[in-house]
Amino acid sequence: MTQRTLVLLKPDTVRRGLIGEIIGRIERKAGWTISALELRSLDQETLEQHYGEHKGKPFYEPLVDFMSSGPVVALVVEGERVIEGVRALAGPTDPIAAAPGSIRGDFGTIVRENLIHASDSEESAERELKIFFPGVV
Ligand code: IDP
Repeated sequence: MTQRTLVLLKPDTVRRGLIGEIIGRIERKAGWTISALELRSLDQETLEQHYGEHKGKPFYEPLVDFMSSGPVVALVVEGERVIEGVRALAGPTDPIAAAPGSIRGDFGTIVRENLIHASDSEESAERELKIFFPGVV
């Protein structure tokens, strides 16, 4: 089942020089390809669209501040079961609970600064790809 997913390497990844490390893990999965990639700064409107489901939660405002604190790398990744697959590479939201070997488990300690976003379903992927790469999908 070939799919497309949206991946964001969050500002902590860019600041810490981990872009190559994380993209390398994605590239090494057999048959997956990166079909779009961009370093960009996210404005409030884009973040509100992207994280709208979390509006009103206590972590929402600090999350938006963090996500606009520096550039992110946005990627479209295509391939076999890539939605589930990138989520598995990332590990669960809380990096301390994430297993070593996963991106969050290897590099993170803070829930908000958990290095990577990856779409969690086909519906989310479709919605998020339209926000970040309207010309591509
Ligand atoms: P996900 O990124 O693992 O799919 P979501 O629940 O969609 O997790 O949350 C979006 C992002 O919001 C998380 O990746 C994390 O950066 C942040 N976040 C989620 N829950 C908390 C929390 O309880 N405290 C602080 N930040 C949080």
